[in-house]
Amino acid sequence: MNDIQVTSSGVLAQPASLDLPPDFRFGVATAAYQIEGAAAEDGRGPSIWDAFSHTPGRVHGSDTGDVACDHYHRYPQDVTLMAELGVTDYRFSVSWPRVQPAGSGPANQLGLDFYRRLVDELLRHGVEPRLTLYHWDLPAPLEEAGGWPARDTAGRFADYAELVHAALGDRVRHWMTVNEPYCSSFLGYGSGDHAPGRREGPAAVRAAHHLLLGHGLAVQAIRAADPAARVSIALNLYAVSAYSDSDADADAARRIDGLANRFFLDPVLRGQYPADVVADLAPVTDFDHVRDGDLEIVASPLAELGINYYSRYVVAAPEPAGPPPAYWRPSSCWPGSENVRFLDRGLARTAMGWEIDPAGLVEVLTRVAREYPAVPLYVTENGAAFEDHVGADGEVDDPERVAFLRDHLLACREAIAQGVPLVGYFAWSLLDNFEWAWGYSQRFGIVYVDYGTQRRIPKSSARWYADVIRSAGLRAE
Ligand code: IFM
Repeated sequence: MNDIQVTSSGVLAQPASLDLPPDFRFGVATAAYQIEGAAAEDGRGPSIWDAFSHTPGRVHGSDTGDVACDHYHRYPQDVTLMAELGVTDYRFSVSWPRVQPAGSGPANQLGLDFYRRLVDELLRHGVEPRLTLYHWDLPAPLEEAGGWPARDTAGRFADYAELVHAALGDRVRHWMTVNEPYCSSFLGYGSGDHAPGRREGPAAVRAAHHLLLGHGLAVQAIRAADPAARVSIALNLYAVSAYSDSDADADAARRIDGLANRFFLDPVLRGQYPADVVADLAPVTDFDHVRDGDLEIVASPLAELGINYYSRYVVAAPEPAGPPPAYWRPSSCWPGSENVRFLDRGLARTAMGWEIDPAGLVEVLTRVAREYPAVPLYVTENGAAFEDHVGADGEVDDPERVAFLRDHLLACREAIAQGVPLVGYFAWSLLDNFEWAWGYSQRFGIVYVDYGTQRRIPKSSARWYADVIRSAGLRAE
């Protein structure tokens, strides 16, 4: 584990092989609202993120996804870029309001055509498409009807999944239902930091359940149409540590691990909510929204599991008296555990303020492999925002991102060495893009986007990643 100690800088002279298995998949990931633009084109309807980003004060700099990276028009160039980097897989999401503008009823054929063109272009370039059905852009009419806290939305999502599968199931093998249900529910309906911006603890818990129910129904719909389809979900998971070995801090860690990780892992992989988290949430909800049979649906068998990993939480119990240590995480994201403190360990951070902790990725992967039923794992997102600039030579040099990616890929290697069935890794993200409430102020791409001209400039991290992939390929021969 020496080579994955926390580190914040230092370009590697050598890119070369990281000694990952020869058949390891090296991908990149994006999401529709963050890159596509063309918000009002070819029959696309409005989503909750259109409404949210157009509401003053919600998004940094009043940025919106109206144009974003203009990927809707520039996808051939972006696919060529991926092929040049040598990535094996591309994880993208379908915009629900583009293909079913009302959130129910007939499909918008022009919207489906776009994704068919994109998929065909990927296949033509030998890049495996990995399709995510929901990456946060709920059609606005469904929010007007109650949004994810309303049970009906789960059924609408299953219909939408069936519709997309009917259009693309002949050419897409890997399907992800929902991306990061924690964020859609707890940030969208709890803290209100994400669309639709509601601050209602009970609604957040109901939203989480209906996202999971929609996931299970979608798994069943896709499997019914094609039993060979590889269906999964992408969960954002965190390493969670207690600040001290006091019982009170251990309990704070249990609570946050419960809400962030087990509240999603347990229903999806074990068909039950964790009893301790249900008890923690008693002041918030009595769970009367969970009906008989729901959890069996939620736990419909998966072909693989996607894990998005960015950082670790170090938490402590509420301080009874005296000045609290610095904490940096808004507490309103944690219904029922609002007073838990999130501590700053003074480690290097990304521009988002997230501590860089690749050892946490080993911890998350080994924990999932150890505690849950065996299923092939992917890191479906991992990456970092830094303040990137175009140099006088026209290049973008991002040594911190190179170090970040390297250390997390080494963490993948370590997890595999410890027996984790990890089969692939997706860098977040291919392109700089619309980073939700942070607008365009945060750059996560391995490719720089000049938003004024839409010019793409591969950063040094993109070239480094390409070298890693190339050397892995050479090893496989
Ligand atoms: O940009 C997001 C992505 O949409 C979901 N996972 C985390 C990324 C970085 O915040």
